[in-house]
Amino acid sequence: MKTIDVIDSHTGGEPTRIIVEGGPDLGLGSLSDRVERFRAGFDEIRSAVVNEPRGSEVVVGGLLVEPTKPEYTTGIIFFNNTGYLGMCGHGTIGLMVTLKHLGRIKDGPHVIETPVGVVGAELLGSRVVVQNVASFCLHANVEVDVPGYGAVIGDVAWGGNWFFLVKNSSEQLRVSRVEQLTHFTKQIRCALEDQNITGQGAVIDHIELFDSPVDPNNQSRNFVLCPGGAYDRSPCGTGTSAKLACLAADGKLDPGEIWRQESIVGSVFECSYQPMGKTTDGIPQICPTIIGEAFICGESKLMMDPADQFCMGIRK
Ligand code: PYC
Repeated sequence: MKTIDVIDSHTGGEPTRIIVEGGPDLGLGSLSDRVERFRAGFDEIRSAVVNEPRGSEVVVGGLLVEPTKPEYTTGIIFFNNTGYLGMCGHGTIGLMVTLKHLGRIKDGPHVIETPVGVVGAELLGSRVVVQNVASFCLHANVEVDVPGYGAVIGDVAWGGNWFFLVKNSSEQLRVSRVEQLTHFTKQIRCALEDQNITGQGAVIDHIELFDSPVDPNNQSRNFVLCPGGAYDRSPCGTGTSAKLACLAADGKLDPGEIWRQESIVGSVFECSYQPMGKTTDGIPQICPTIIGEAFICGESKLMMDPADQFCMGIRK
């Protein structure tokens, strides 16, 4: 019977499941090529690991792969119940704590390779300082007509995934309102697609809302709709990177100034940025720093019995 060993952690309440044994061999080459090999040849492994009945739409999985340079600590491909992610901030924090739990790394600075670039990750016990990929605000103040809600205005930004960051919402961000918030953000995502508003041609698959923080020590609270339909329990590392890029573009946050981003469940990432030149199209970029904490919460051997109709997960 096929088995896959995984380690589960959570970062501010958001789960990460890293495959440590039994994953597919994707060969060598760029990580973006290897994502395509994963999608084309082994997509059932993805669904077996993160979809129901073993996982859920909340779980982000990660496959460890050999990096393209020996000086990098590891390569990682993140995925969820619908497909593959460019980068994942909470997942990188979970990955570092997982590698430490396995005895494969020690505290200190590391370099992690993802399909969308190389990120820095310094491990400090259960805390991790992530220096994310260069992030930028592509379009500011974009208006999208959302059926049932009217004109929604927001920024389109890159933080390792594509985000629409809503600027004119007065929705209260409380866990008790998750159903309404999920409906609203799903409608925004559909409207963006219908109105052909993209991130450099790519689907904008993460939608972010903001509100005042509950804890006055923080600067903001967010709600992030993820591609698979779940909301991020953490403040979302790539989403907060996109937020920092928009704050920088609007002149609302100085380089090095601390931004404490609170999630809808109250977990916090401490963040800041440094300017980082421009994109090839001349858009100012930033290098975001995201600090968060992860905890190991399980070690399992997943078993795929061929007699089980759902041994490769419930695929939609
Ligand atoms: O932390 O970047 C993140 C993330 C993306 C999707 C879920 N979490």
